[in-house]
Amino acid sequence: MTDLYLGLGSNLGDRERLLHRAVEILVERIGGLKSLSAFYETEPWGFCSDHPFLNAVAVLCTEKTPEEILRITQAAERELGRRSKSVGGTYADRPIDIDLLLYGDAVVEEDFDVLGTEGRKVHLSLPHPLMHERCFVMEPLAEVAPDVVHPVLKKTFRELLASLADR
Ligand code: PH2
Ligand code: MG
Ligand code: MG
Repeated sequence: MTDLYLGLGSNLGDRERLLHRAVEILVERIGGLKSLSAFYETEPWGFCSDHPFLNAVAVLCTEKTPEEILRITQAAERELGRRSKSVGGTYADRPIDIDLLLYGDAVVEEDFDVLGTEGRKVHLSLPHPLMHERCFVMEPLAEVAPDVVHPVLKKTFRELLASLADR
């Protein structure tokens, strides 16, 4: 069994309902819920939009492989109304985004033949390469797992959040 950390975000539609429904689907198909953070209202990061996000982190205990999880999360995004990932290479508003943040201590760089919102190939990087740069990820993550150590940076999520806040 592996601890899987997922980042969830929504900035279109009934954001709270979409996040709850996403968690329900993920628990049904991936594994039991160990923790779910509060829902944080955050400003769009990396692009301009009038629609603020709700962001959360869920921790699941799973026997699925990263590839299986990617298939499940991509299908769940489509079921919840996600159509396209980016417009002209920049981020876009979306009803739901489900990102794999960590899969235990695994370090992964691989392309998978998975139907994503951008086409048939999805690149998976674990740990998520931008997670420690993003307050909307680190705040909920430090809430549910303050003492867990980032497998590459070798710092706890509490420490990583503190260094983000210092900037
Ligand atoms: N996701 C992005 C880009 N920017 N900003 C916020 N606040 N929350 C997000 O989930 C988010 C973002 C790319 O997936
Ligand atoms: Mg994302
Ligand atoms: Mg995503």
